[in-house]
Amino acid sequence: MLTISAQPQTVALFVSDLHLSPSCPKTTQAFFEFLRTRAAQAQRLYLLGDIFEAWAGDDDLSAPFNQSVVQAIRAAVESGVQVFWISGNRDVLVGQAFAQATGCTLLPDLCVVDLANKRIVIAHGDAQCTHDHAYMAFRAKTHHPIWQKLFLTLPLSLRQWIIGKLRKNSARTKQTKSQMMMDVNQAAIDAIFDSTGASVMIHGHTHQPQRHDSADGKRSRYVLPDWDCETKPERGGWVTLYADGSLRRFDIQGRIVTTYPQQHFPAGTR
Ligand SMILES: [Mn+2]
Repeated sequence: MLTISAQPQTVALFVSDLHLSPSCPKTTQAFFEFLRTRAAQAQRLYLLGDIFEAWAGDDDLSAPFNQSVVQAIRAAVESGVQVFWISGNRDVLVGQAFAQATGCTLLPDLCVVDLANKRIVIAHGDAQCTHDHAYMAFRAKTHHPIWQKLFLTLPLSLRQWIIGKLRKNSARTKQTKSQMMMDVNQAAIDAIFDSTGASVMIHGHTHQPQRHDSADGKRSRYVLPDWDCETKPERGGWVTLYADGSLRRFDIQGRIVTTYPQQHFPAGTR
């Protein structure tokens, strides 16, 4: 039988920086819609960090808002999509209980995946912002297993309070940081391409959606957009990998992106 497919099969979708919280109902609904429609047509979905604005620990799984997100991801998994998760700086405390509740697979930050005859390296992106020494020191602490273990022994409400404080502090200090400090370090990116042999890198964190191609055209780095549908114009989008190895960027409306409008650094949301 002759099969005509107008479009190559969708192998994987890559999304990050939704920053979901109860105060962002429209963004949350947009993500649920994305899971029901776009993700349902893909074999794999990669969630590359900061899906939650804050995550105080897996013992907060039963909060109604968190449950709604868990159930939405679970429904995608049950419909046959393989869902993979890399934690960002905001949801670094997501753990095995979350993975079990959603059915997703936790991956370490910076991961090489071979898909559609392409070697792709995926990460949240904050570990490559090595110009920001103060942040890197903070990151080393919060990623340390012993620090995490100790922090998780605190009562949930205290953890939430501390996280709220940290967020306010980081929003304040961010205003004093340069664009260069807030972006990835090209040397760190080059080192990753060199050591992995990947031809594609996909990450989020910086909220600077873009495609950066190397001078020889052999390497492409896709930076994912953050999502914000609370005010117009809505912001967000994803990257799609097709079976023929091609990649495309989409905006929140599902339109193919060739260039993004004026770049932005929304204060205090990274
Ligand atoms: Mn981030």
